[in-house]
Amino acid sequence: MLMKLFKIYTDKDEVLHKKAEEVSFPIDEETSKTMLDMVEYLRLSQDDEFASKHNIRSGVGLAAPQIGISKRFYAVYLDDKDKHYEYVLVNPKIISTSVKKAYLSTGEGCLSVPSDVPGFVYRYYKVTIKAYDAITNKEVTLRLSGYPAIVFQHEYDHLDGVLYYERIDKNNPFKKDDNAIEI
Ligand code: K2U
Ligand code: NI
Repeated sequence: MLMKLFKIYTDKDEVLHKKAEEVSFPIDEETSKTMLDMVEYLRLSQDDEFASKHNIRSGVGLAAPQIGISKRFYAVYLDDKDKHYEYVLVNPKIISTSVKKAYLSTGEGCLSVPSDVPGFVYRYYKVTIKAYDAITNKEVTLRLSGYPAIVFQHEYDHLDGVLYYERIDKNNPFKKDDNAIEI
């Protein structure tokens, strides 16, 4: 059970707009506890009863800047098709990307953006991410595509102070990109 719920910072707060610092090793105890609490937070946020009882929004990803920590790590807790994705990626690096782009037909949302901004957010369809995973304490190389790839890129953006609506075309939010796959 979570000792405390996190204060989720919003796009009014500077921390969401700056480039986060790399995590130094060894990871101190308090930070590693926070990392595991972030996974627990996501898991509980997807339990409708818990989420409504504690008035928290459901999330599949959570980046350190969103809880006020300007460090390069984020948690992901999501299911896609038959696969479960549960990671805390530390100092992640996107080492390769597809030419192909992808976007969610529903657009995106963000726990740090109170009111949704409509529009297509174009991202890479496939990404390869290298990082240290604080759950298994191992270096991982993740080859992701489709919905999981979008989530991991959304979180990665948070580490660079980039919010999803900055990627929406202001003049034509639902602009079609023929090279992109709708998800
Ligand atoms: O970073 C966040 O604010 C968490 C977002 C992650 C996200 C990734 C890709 C596209 C949209 C949002 C939250 O998970 S938004 C809420 C949510 C919950 C369940 C499924 C999808 C989105
Ligand atoms: Ni977000």
